[in-house]
Amino acid sequence: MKIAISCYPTYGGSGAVATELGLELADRGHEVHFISYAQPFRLDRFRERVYFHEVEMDQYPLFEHPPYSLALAVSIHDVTTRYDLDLVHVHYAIPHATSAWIAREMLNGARGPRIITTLHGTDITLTGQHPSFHSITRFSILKSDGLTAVSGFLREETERSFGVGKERIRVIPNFIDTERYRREDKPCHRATLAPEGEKVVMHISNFRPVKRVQDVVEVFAEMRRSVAARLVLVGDGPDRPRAQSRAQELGVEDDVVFLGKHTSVDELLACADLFLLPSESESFGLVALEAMACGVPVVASRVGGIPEVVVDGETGVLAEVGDVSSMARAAVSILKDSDRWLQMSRMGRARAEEFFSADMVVPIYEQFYRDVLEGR
Ligand code: GMT
Repeated sequence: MKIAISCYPTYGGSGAVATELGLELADRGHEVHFISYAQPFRLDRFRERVYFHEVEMDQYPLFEHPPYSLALAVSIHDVTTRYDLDLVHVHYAIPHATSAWIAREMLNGARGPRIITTLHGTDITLTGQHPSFHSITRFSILKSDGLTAVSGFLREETERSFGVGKERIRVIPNFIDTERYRREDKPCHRATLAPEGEKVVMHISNFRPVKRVQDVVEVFAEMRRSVAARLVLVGDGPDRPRAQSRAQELGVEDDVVFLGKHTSVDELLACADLFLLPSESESFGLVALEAMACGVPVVASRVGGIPEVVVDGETGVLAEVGDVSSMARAAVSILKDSDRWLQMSRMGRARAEEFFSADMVVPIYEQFYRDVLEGR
């Protein structure tokens, strides 16, 4: 098949999954065209059958807010006509689903590619619900020929908030490369991150308010009273200064390391002992899956799609959003009981391999593509 994939190219789960999917599809013999405003961050080397089309944007003084959605529509239209695409698969509804629809309308009735939209998270739970986006998001979702959501939770939310029937949405979970995300065979940075042999507690995110990074620091401060540990924070975003000042207020700043953005999180996760994800909302929590694949038990909030990924009591522990004390207690009890830690570590890895590996999930996408092309 000839498939275009449009996604956000920057750090973030939807762009990561979209890029990995494209690369896996190319390895399986499909021709894949990435279309975005910058090269997706995981598209870092030459691959056969993979093309990247950068969306051209003219900077004009009148454009205080350059109309990216239109430029993207033009790129999708150009690539469609030049390469005779079968499918356009867009990740994150806003604005990609709308741009894909415009591109197909521009074909003026000529047979166009089928459009598949994968819903990822805040396109449904937050930004898509804002009055300025709701109606166009609903319209574009309904105009897609195929819809997927990354969790059962997100499918329910799409029905509840947009009135799109659940039967129209296929749940296809996110996946990871289980060869890349694994504990063994990695140069471990443990000696640098925790020079005194402390436990390594990790959090990776874009530091947006929805991630509740202050909770990460608070859980760490509470647990550090019982376990010698260091907190390694990976990523960057608007709440980083708040996290830094919270660490100072709680007197733990010397044990909190801010690493900033990092492309090889697999290398870092491979030497973590515990992963914290106390988010306010999370449709899936790709990073929790990455941690599990690296054998790292996860302490997270029981919210959104996280329980579909992290099995409470088996691959980690879940607590209510904001329940810092329960999260800290759970973290301490896992880290202090080496048998329990090992059991959770193995179960997390086994769950990642059994349900969320590329070999499990990519064929589901391929079958879904065939179903959509055959109008099933
Ligand atoms: O939804 C967002 O704000 C961003 C998006 C992203 O690009 O990372 O995150 C969502 O998609 C990820 C990949 O499917 C999921 O793992 C995240 O849970 C989800 N984020 C939220 O629901 C907050």
